[in-house]
Amino acid sequence: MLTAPTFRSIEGAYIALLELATKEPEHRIDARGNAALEVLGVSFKLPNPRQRLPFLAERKVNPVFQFAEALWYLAGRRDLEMIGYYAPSMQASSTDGIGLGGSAYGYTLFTPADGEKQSPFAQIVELLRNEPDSKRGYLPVFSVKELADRTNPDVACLAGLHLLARDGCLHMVCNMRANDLDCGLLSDVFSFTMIQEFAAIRLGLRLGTYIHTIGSAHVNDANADRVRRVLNEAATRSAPTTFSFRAMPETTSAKTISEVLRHEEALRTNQLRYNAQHVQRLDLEPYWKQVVMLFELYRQIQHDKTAAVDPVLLAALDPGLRWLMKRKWPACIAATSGSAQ
Ligand code: 5HM
Repeated sequence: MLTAPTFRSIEGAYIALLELATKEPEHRIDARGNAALEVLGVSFKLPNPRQRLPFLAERKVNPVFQFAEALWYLAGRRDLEMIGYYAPSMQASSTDGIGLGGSAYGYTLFTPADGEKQSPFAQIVELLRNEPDSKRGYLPVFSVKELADRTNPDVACLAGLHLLARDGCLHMVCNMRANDLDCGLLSDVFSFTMIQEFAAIRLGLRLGTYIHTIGSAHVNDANADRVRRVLNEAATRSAPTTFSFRAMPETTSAKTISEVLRHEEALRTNQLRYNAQHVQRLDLEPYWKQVVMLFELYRQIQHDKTAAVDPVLLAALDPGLRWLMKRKWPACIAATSGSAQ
């Protein structure tokens, strides 16, 4: 088959790639101290890129981080202050403790380069508005300049995102030089499909297909046990758990992103606390209210160190997000103990 195989959701692609890399590895590598099993040159296709979350008890995805990272990208940021609150491990990738380098993809995509008036993203949106059939809608991210310093801890793994407008839909092909299949893949696909959906809205197009291609697809030995558990869960469960994901509202703009991030910052720095009624009153679409609820629940876990989060807020979450929160945080399970949910 010369085109990428299709999966109904990221979960199927994730499981298939873990199987391939661990059961039929092509190489054993040890780059920068990370021993791993590797396959070269793989790809998959998601006809519905909104199915961007896996629902596996053994792979506890953190939906708060997923949205935080997607928003951090969409806002063109590179600060550690925000993203480090959701993923402290990202501190290791910062050379100065203040900012991220190559992996701050949003900064590369949404900030004008030196001497330019428009960001690369804005330029490509303009190009596709003027010539929808164009094949030039490529957003490069990896730059060879990143290799000048051999000790650089943060060289972009994303080579680039290719936006293609066809038949009223916006398709995207993502090229990664490398992907850690157990860690990076899931958050990367989540965020990149959010960027694709945002771009589709800006162009007034429907959301098309997402195609993910990887040069070095690997599973680090450090994650081998968890990967075995995930594969065992997938092989032994009676049926996959499925939830659908809402569509991003068509009103979403850069202003919406900064508005959501205004609430995010107030909650992250513990200057505000919201109950379900507060969130309902916010001047945001229901989709973005869900995200603010996630940030508030995370605030309760991080700042209040609560043993049980606000059950009304938890119940107001979409079922798929609630399912993930309850797998990830004991304070969410405690909040609903005794109920069927
Ligand atoms: O030595 P190298 O720069 O390739 O190490 C980066 C590691 O982080 C690789 O395992 C790569 O696959 C993973 N990674 C990822 O999967 C890193 C980033 C951040 O750029 C990412 N996805 N987004």
